[in-house]
Amino acid sequence: MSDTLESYLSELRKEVEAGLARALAEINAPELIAEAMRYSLLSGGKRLRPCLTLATAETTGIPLGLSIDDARTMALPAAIAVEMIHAYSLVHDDLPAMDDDALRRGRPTSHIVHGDGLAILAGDGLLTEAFRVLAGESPVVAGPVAHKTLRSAVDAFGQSLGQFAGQNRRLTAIRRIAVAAGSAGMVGGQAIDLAAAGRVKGHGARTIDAAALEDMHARKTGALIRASAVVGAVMVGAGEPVVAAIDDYARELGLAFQIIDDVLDVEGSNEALGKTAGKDAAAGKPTYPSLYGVTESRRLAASCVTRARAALSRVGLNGRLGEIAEWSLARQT
Ligand code: GRG
Repeated sequence: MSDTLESYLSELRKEVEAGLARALAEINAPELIAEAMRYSLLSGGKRLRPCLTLATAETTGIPLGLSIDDARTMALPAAIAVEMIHAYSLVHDDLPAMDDDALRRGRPTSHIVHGDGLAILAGDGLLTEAFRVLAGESPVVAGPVAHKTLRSAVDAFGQSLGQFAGQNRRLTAIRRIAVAAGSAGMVGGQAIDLAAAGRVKGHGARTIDAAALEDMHARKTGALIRASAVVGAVMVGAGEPVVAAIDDYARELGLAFQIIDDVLDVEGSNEALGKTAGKDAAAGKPTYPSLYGVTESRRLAASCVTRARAALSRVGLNGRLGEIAEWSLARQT
């Protein structure tokens, strides 16, 4: 295993990049939509969400007797799916009807390159294919069965029980990801954001207080980050107390990530961020720095990370997940 968090994450990213490329290559789509989907999916980015899925699978799978490789393999379809959904959300978020941005991951946004129509379809394609990857008869999921008691049951009842357990986990993961990405989660958060910016007909721009800001971010960014970690645990068959602790950990991580995102929007440059810096302030959007100032915002993010670590400790976990939480504070992009 790699020594530093940086080399660990780059090892995970390699697996993610290969999985994303495979997921796109197996689609029999017309080349123009396939190209637009590749443009936005295989375009770099930190790959935080899929790395979180794999790291969680590993951290929660090892105590169940799984090898690192088996844990990662079992969770890979979920990791691929969350990144495809994230990529779709960025394509749609950048559209003129939404945040109207021309720069993403250091390159022109999809609608600038392909036009609005194809960009919308590329986002739709990525969202839909994510669920195909998650639901599909992927051989990578049919790895060893995670739980020790389940393993002995499989010995007794044969292969079919193992397959049933794998399918059940995939169904749970589909549900968790759908709820996180859907109207109670990311789509709902984006709707609140749109209304706050005065861009929903019949809704004047409204000021958002601290509680409403937290709710918006918990849905818009937090829900998918949370689900990304949770499905890592689900896919390896972790028990309910562990899944609940991972959920708490990732809720705090998601909020810290968003607070730092707001801070970087104030402090960062276009070059460093690969997207348009200072947009939130220019649009008069409510943000953590605008409500609390930069210093207090960083302090709030640090307290999220303390709570994230406490959630892990509750079930005797830590390792890379604790380091990833710390990284969310120190990141520059
Ligand atoms: C269009 C339904 C719909 C939702 C869009 C994710 C999102 C909701 C909007 C993105 C707007 C934004 C910049 C939010 C701040 C936090 C965030 C999600 C940043 C982008 O994610 P990173 O930093 O990006 O993980 P990379 O490029 O590294 O993958």
